[in-house]
Order: sequence, then C-alpha cells, then structure tokens
Amino acid sequence: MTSYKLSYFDIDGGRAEHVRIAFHAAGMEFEDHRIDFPQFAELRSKTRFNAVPVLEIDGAQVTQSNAMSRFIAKQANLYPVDDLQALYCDEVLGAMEDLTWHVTKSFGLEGDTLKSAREELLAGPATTFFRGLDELLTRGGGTYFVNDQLSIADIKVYIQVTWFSNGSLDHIPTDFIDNLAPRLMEHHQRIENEDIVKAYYASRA
Ligand SMILES: N[C@@H](CCC(=O)N[C@@H](CS)C(=O)NCC(=O)O)C(=O)O
Repeated sequence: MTSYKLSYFDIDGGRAEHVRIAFHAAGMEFEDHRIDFPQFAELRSKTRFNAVPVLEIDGAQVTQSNAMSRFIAKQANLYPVDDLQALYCDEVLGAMEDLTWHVTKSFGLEGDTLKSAREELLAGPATTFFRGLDELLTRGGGTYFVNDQLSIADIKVYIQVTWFSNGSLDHIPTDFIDNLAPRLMEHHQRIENEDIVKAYYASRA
C-alpha cells in the first residue's frame, strides 16, 4: 500500500488544512505529521523549497500545497473532471495562495508597524481578493465556487475565511468579510455544515 506522510505545523488551518480534509474525504490513510517551530527549523533545509507543507509519497517528497490538494481531491470527487471547471477550481486555489502570501508579509512585525501593515492589507489585497472571490462565487452558481457542487476550492476558501474572521490575525476585524462580501460568510457557514467537513472535524475532536 502506498504510504503518505504530510508534514506541516500543528494548526487546524494554513496551507495543509485543505489537503488533510481531502485525505479524510477520500478515505485515504496518511500520517498527519504535525510539527512545532523548533522541528520546522530542523526540517526546513530538508525540504525542496525550504517550506512546508511537504508530502512524502512512499518516501519521495512533493511540495506545493495546491498541487497536493488537487491530487487527493481527485480521489475524493472534490475536483472537477471537466477541463474548464478544473480551470475555475484552480483559479480559486491560486488566488487563495496569493492572498496567503500577502498576509504572511506581515508576520514577525510588531506594534505600530504590524498595525499599519494589517491596515494596508485590509485596504489593499484583502479587499481585492475577497471582492474577487465574491465574483467567482457568482460564476460558480452562487452556492459553490465551481459547477454548483462542493469542490476543494470551497474547502480552501472556507479555511481562508475562518482565518480572517476568527480573531487570530491581529488588527483584522472579525466582521471584515461580513461587511465587505456577506455572501462569503454565508458560503462559510454552508461549507462548515457539509458532511465532509463535519466528519473531518469530528474525527479531530
Ligand atoms: N507555495 C507553497 C508555499 C509554502 C510556504 O511558503 N509555506 C510556509 C508556511 S505556511 C513556509 O514554510 N515558510 C517558511 C519560510 O518562508 O521560511 C505552498 O503552497 O506549499
């Protein structure tokens, strides 16, 4: 049997969470290798691009969280078969990766410098990306992002919206998305109640 080992920080979010949910939805066994920062310092130089997550498939390392999630999502019927719908799904995944990059630029900052960086994030990239997502939700049919059915794109957006609305990012008001694009919060609630998502978090409880 093929072995899968996914290494990432011990948080229920970030760049590996949609991969973990896809593994669970596909019913595929994997080692959920959760690391702390000292372990990351040691692992970093052993990863191909000095970053996590990394997925080892029978010991061979693969990087890039969205590529991993697509691979597993196909096994879980969470990735479109149709090429155009697959393109739409990839667009959402890529946009979320870009937004993450904008957020991480403010990591490590403190005090007023952090506050101004987060204000710039809100006024700039966060506004642009969440407005853009709202348009993509319309394109997908208004309920899901792609083809009127649940896909890995919905799960990725769900994780990002959680990150922006649960108070974990300093100086990001928890009602920011609700004020900017309320349909994204409705979508968030809908995805939270999907069997696949509920079953994953029940398995973590
Ligand atoms: N495009 C990559 C980005 C990976 C990435 O930047 N991961 C962060 C953690 S979420 C990291 O390991 N950063 C380490 C560093 O920059 O030193 C992916 O999606 O997997």
